[in-house]
Amino acid sequence: MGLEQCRIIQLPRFQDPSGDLTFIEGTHHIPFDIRRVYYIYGVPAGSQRGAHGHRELQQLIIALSGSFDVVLDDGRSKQCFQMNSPYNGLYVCPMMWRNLVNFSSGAVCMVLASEHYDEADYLRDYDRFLIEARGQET
Ligand code: T46
Repeated sequence: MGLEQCRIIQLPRFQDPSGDLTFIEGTHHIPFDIRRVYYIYGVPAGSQRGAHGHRELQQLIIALSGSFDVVLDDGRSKQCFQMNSPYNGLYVCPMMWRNLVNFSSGAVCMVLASEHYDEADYLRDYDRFLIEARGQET
């Protein structure tokens, strides 16, 4: 697993003078079944979210409203994705450290997740993350 697997997925978009519609079907538009949905909102200016990795979890991160940046780090290199469109989702593969920063006022971040919530899947210590991430490299 590496940064090269993480990418922006353009989602279906039906444009209409009365408004646009986007939909997402697990395994059709994204590479996993959706077992959980959560959203982050009301983020104060200057605050950041994330700062952890996941051992197994796959996610799709969408800026439903407003904008924010997602910085992904696989232990070797980092990439910043600017999220500002409700029809683009960022696919995040396992073993990826993520920081969500630069939230605009009123931003809503929706996340589709491949697994139910499991604290044991989190890597919240960066040094531990590096050990496990680099241990998977061969
Ligand atoms: C991620 C980024 C983008 C639950 O009880 N169930 C849940 O499904 C989630 C996501 C969180 N929680 C609890 C655990 C904590 O007590 O909600 C509290 C806040 O969670 P956390 O500090 O992990 O929130 P973020 O915004 O730093 O991270 C979240 C996700 O946890 C994480 O998987 O990738 O959003």
